Amino acid sequence: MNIVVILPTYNERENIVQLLDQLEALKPAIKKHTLSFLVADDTSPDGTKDAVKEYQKTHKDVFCISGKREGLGKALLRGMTYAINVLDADLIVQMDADLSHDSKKLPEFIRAIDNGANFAVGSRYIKGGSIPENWGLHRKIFSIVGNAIVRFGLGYPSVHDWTGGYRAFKKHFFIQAQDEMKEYSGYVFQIAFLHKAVKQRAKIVEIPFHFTDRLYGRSKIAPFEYIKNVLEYVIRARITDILEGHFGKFAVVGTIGFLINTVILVGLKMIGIHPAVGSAIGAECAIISNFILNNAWTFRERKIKGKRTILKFVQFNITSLGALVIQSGTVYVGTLLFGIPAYFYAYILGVGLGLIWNFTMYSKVIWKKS
Ligand SMILES: Nc1nc2c(ncn2[C@@H]2O[C@H](COP(=O)(O)OP(=O)(O)OP(=O)(O)O)[C@@H](O)[C@H]2O)c(=O)[nH]1
Ligand SMILES: [Mg+2]
Repeated sequence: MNIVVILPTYNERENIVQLLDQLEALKPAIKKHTLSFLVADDTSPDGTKDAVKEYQKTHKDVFCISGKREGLGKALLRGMTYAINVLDADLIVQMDADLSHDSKKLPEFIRAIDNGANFAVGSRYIKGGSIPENWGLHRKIFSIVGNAIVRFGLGYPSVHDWTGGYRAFKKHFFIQAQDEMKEYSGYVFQIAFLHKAVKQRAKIVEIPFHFTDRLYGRSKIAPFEYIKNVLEYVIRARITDILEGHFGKFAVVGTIGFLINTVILVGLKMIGIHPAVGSAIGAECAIISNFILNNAWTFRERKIKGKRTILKFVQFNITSLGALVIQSGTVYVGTLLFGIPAYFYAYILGVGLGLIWNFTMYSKVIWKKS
């Protein structure tokens, strides 16, 4: 495998040469593969690039690109693109250049890939990993809570470290994600990239490591902006998941059904038909629309075809009747217990229970997985 280690740098002059030395020393342990290093600098004012240029004179396996400062995400994007398109990388390794990421762990990442994983994630929050003991309480809480919000907020608790930047992954993860990754210019890039990989069912192995506090230079993370971006990412991702999942489509279809029902009821009333009759006709039209749209869209991968359609349509009508009974029953019981003025609360509760009933019946009975 052709392995390229990407090292993003902004003012890491005191760290980068030491890190490159450490990485060069690992080569004998990774003999099976070709290893090279790519510094993705953002024209650091401290002259990081000059130090790397000097180093390159004696090390042909060190490369350096530089651009204007647009954030860590943009630097990683540029680095990964270069690693694949110019350096022909099969495997990309990404690590911080401030000596916080233990370079001695790198062979473990590569072994994990050799053994069948396609994405190795350095983890501070599993056995064998840690954050620095000397960090103040605030910093520890920031790190642990921030990571937990992402881990549980995105709904993938089996991966423990989402916010770190010590990883190794096969190139196809980047090739598939690169267009979408352009919108994440800052630190949230790390989260978004891992999230895309997890959704693509990456074979992930976590490698524990002890995170060391930087000795030289300063942290570039802006905590408040970071928190805002992370929360925004998690919330947006969850909303998208819901809209793209069955429940979101079910809700859209249900809303269309409700509109059809209302338009027909009002229209028939205008030409003199009794509202009770109009309501029944409207309801059946909504049921037909719901059935067709749920079959063609919400549950399209479980589409009902042929003769079974009639049987399923009958089932669908019975289910809808069930929802009506639940809704009216809730209103009846609610007013019995709390009096007529409470009817509207009971109605809202009834609609909610009816929705749960419908969705459960649709996904578990009518369009159940074969
Ligand atoms: N090219 C480039 N690299 C960056 C940028 N921001 C951060 N980096 C690099 O990304 C790595 C991580 O940045 P740090 O500032 O150490 O952030 P951190 O590790 O989350 O925070 P600390 O724990 O405080 O060090 C380091 O190697 C930085 O030099 C940037 O805007 N451009
Ligand atoms: Mg750091």
